[in-house]
Order: sequence, then C-alpha cells, then structure tokens
Amino acid sequence: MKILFIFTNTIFLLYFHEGGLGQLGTECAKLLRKKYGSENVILSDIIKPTEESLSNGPFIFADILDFKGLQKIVVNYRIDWLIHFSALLSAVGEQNVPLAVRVNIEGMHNVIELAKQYKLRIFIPSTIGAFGPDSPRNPTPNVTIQRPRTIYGVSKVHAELLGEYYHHRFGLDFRCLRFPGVISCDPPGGGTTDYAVAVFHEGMVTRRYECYLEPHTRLPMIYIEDCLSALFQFLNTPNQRLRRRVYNVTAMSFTPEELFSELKKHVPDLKISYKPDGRQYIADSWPQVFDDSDARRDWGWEHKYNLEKLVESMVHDMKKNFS
Ligand code: AKB
Repeated sequence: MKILFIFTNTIFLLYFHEGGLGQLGTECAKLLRKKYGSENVILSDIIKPTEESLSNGPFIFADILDFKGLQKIVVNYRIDWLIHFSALLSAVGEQNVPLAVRVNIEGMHNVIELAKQYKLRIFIPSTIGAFGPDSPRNPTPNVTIQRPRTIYGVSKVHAELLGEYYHHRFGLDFRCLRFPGVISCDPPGGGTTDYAVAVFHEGMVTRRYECYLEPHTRLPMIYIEDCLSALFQFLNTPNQRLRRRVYNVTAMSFTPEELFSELKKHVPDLKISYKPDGRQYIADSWPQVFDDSDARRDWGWEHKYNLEKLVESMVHDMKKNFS
C-alpha cells in the first residue's frame, strides 16, 4: 500500500536553466518533499547538483530536449506528476533566441506530449512576461490582449494555449500560474525583475547597487513563500473549482525606488545608482499591477507578504545564509 502510494504520488521536477535547481525549483522541491515525502519528489537537471540539493532527496539527469530519455524516466520511476520549470528567462532569452526557442518551446512540446502519453498531471508556470505593450498594464486582467515582445513571453503564451488545448482536446490536467517577479535568497537567473533579488545579494555585501531599471519602473512581485503557497494550493485545488487552467497570481507591485527606500531602513549606508539598459524596454511592456482576483475568488488565493514584510524577511535570511 505504501509503495503504491510512493509510486502514484511521485512528482517529477524538470529543470534546464531556471527550474529544478533554479530559483523556484529548489524551494519548491523542499516544500513538496515535506508534504509528500523526500523519496516521492525527484529533482532533475542537466547540470551537476550541489551537495545541498543531493542531500534533500533523489536527483537524476534529465534533458527536456531528449524525448526518449524522458519516456524512460517516466516509465522507470513511475512518474505521475510533472512540474516543468525549464525556461530561459526574459533577459537571457533575448541574448540567445534560438536556444530559447529550443528550451522554452521544443522542451515544452516534449513535456506536454509526455504528459498526454502517460496521463501525467502537469504544471507549467507562466509569467507577467506573457503580456506586452498592447495589454492593459494597470491592472492587467486574467483574460486580455497578449502580444509579448520577448521570446520568453511568446513561448509562455504558446505554453498557455497549448496546455489549454490539450486540456480541452485530450482531458489533460494542465495547470498554469502566471507569476510576477519572484524574490528569494537564491541568486537571480537572467530575468528582468532580477534587480529586486540582486540588490539583496550585491547591496547587502558591497553596500552599493547599480540598478538597470529606472527608479519609477513599477512591476508586480511576490515573495518566494507566497509563490510556493500559491503553487501548492493551486495544485491541490479540485478540478471542479477551477474555472480556467491559467491564473494570474501576485502579492504586490513596487518600483526600484520604493524597494530601495524600504531596504535602506535596514541598510542605511546602501548607495544606489541607476544605469538603465535593454531590460528597461522589456519592463516597460509588462504589467505594472497584476489583477489576480480570479485566483482569489476561485481557489482562495491570499498573499501574506507585503513590501515591508518581504524586505524584513529577505534581510534576515540573507544575513543568516551569507554570514
Ligand atoms: C523575468 O523577469 O524574466 C522573470 C519573470 C517575471 O517571469 N522573473
């Protein structure tokens, strides 16, 4: 009975550039392992894991571009739930569009087909980056115009639509949350919202930070704990309560200036300068305020962290982790 439970509840986390061992994946695996047992959550990547990631539970090599290899894993480990974080994020995707197409689009084709063939439940995150300059920016509703101008955004709209299609056409249990910038102690991974992570890493050590976005650039954000709660709650919501497969979620919206002034309450000698680069163009096309009322109504989503609590918690964790 127990063994059956283990196999039928095995969760499979895939990672390429941002995922299993990336900002979301590591933390997500910790949470799921606590809830479902370490052995039931398999973390995967194509890069060498750290000692820490190996100590928490099983880890295997998996390449999302190798469909046969993925089939073998699903069969051998009797996987029944797939969480697919693999993606090149917005800024890094613009630097290597062909690779972003392979990882974000071809990789997604592989995992969705795998999920269909083996009747796996599948979660794929989307992003505020799935919107573009033609979308309403304040607030950005769940259903509206989506014409993103980054390959990352284009690949995420594609994933949302293909996932919905597989759900309606083949009955696939596809679920997707559109996340805003996620803030955690893990190092930033090539996104446009990363300044809000980097300022803690660089600013708290060197007492200086050069921001690549203009001071008034407002973007939606969420603290990692809230992000994981949203994910966990959403994954566990019964199908009949979901009115859609793709939901916006968020916790707050702030500008670099607002974040830095909150951080200065803890680090008064922090010196900030601004040198906007190409990421400004991306940020200017994204939502400023994200409307997640559908998630709040349908499955009871509620955030706990506002800007003040987020900064307090980040400062505390950074001091603990890096002292
Ligand atoms: C990025 O900035 O690319 C990501 C995101 C908002 O999806 N953090």
